[in-house]
Amino acid sequence: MTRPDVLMLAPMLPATMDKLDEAFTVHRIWEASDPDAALREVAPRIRGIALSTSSPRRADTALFDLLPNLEIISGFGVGYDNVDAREAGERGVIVTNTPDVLNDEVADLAIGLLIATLRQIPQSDRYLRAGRWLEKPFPLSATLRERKIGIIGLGRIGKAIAQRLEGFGVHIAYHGRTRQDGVTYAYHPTLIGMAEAVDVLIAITPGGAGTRHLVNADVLRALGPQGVLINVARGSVVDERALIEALKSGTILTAGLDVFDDEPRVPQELIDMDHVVLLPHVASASVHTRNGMGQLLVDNLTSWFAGKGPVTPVPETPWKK
Ligand code: A2R
Repeated sequence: MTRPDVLMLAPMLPATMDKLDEAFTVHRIWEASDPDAALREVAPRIRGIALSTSSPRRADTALFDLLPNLEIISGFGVGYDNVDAREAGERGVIVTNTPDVLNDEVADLAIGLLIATLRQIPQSDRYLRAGRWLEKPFPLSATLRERKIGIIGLGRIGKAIAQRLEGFGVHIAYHGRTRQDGVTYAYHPTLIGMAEAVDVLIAITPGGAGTRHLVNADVLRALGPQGVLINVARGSVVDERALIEALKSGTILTAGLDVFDDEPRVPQELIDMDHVVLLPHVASASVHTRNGMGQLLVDNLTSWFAGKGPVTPVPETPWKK
């Protein structure tokens, strides 16, 4: 039996690439001296894409037009704003992602980032290493005590964050487009309303056009001078310019950011601020969880080409037998 031809536009974990090699004929396009020419050469044979989050190009109309026999795009990560899933659906191409296997890891990191930001853990580490403890104690920090936390996007990961926060004895609220059944946290139909009611916002929605600049200058103003923004969603969810201004002017207290608008480039103004905590998009980035995500990516392709349908299709491309 011939092995399906699968396109890769950027590298993945070695363990994931080994598994792909076992089952498919994999075309590692970035290794070619002329990737565009190499892509054109293999294009008619390509039936699947294993799409890395570090792919230099989006999976959109321009790419679909090149690949007449494309059946499935198996994406790495739960977010798939690097795929035009609606367009894929219209062309009968299945899109899959890797939900659930990263919920706990991302939720752990979100809590770690929240506490690191409030209690200034990276700053106090830098303080000790610079020998400044020998001169005087580190200044007192802000606190998580008595805080009200608003989760923007109480989905799979948002719920895992809320579950952890319950253990901290803080008040929990959420905002989304719909109120959820069976959830006891306070629901806010508007983000502005929630920002006024809480003093920490944790963003964990998908990226893309629907959530672009959801957290804007008005929301930050409503959050207020003791306010903290934690972003583990996508850089595009926050108006980064408005955030920088709010941090500079004291409109909010501080921010903990794992994601940025133009990754891996981070605005120098943020880098120059000592009171914020900045991480290089590491929320799901443990060996354990990244391998789990890679396995699910492979499972989606394997299941599809065995005629059993995708394992985790995205809502825009539901699987109908
Ligand atoms: O709006 P709802 O009720 O459908 O709630 C979803 C919420 N959400 C939004 N909230 C406010 N405004 C919007 N325009 C909006 N669009 C979506 O985000 C839902 O509660 C949540 C997403 O949950 P899940 O689909 O279960 O995603 P999961 O696995 O929690 O991952 C969230 C995101 C990924 O897409 C990556 O961007 C990031 O976390 O790693």
